[in-house]
Amino acid sequence: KYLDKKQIGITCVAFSGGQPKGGVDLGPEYVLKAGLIEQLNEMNFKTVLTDNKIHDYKEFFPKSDEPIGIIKRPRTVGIVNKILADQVYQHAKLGRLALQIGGDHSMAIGTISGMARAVKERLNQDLKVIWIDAHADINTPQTTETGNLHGMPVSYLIGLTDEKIEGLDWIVPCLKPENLVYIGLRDVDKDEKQILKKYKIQAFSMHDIDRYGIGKILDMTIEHLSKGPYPNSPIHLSFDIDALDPTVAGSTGTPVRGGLTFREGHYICEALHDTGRLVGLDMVELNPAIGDCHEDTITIGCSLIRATFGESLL
Ligand code: EXY
Ligand code: MN
Ligand code: MN
Ligand code: MN
Repeated sequence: KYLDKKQIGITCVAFSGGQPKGGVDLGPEYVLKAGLIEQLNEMNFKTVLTDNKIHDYKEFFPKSDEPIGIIKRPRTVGIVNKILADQVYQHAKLGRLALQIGGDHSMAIGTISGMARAVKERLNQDLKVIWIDAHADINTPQTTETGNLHGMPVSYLIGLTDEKIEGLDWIVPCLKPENLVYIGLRDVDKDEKQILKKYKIQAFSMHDIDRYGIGKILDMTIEHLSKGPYPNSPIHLSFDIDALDPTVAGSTGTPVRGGLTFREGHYICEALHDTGRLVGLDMVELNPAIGDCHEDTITIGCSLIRATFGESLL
């Protein structure tokens, strides 16, 4: 069988180089301190922590990393993701579920590259991705206004740019536009909107959630990801905590008003677990240095992770 659903390979990505604010690198430490591993063990999972430590990848950082055009820290973000891709791949090829705790969202370049490689190798299928976020993270080096790579991982995963930027030139596109669904969007740049249209990417904004309710949104999401030759192909969930409303989870670097409720966030995780197709989860952009109740944000991060791995309410 493909998956050993009782083992979770956990990779702790204490990395903040995809954006300018300090503190997002503390996410993994706080999540572990909150007892996540014990909680998963309590749910009868065997957990394997990559190298038995929290990775900051600093030994791999280049000595200097000047911007290339507007793009900030391309070589650092590039090398961290290259290593991270291998770490995720190693877990996934053994059939483990893969959990990555961040860290800024640029790390999804590595997590999804690694997972997609393993799924291709083991099943010869394409990985499908659900991206939960206030933002679309699909800027290209040409469209970005900030130069922050956490606003660009999806464009690299799909392969929207031909421009080879030093450090990022190893990335092999591994995600087809039709295999991606967004939920929670409400702060999308003008050029990003055009990209979503051009590639006909299924994107559910907060407006859509208001209109249909989160239950129907998840039905439509799963339906979309069940088209094509492999209706049961593996799904990776990339969960940016800023998808939640800042009144629910405010300790994050780019909060945007009007987000998901506590229950809407959890429902997404529960519904995805119920499909039996989940293979990987990123929990990213938790920044305990921001806001005055970071404990809530960390606690919610832990409970979203447990919900994704099947914690039941009854
Ligand atoms: N679209 C903006 C940019 O490209 O900089 C904001 C991106 C925020 C990204 C956060 C992680 O989701
Ligand atoms: Mn994001
Ligand atoms: Mn975001
Ligand atoms: Mn903008």
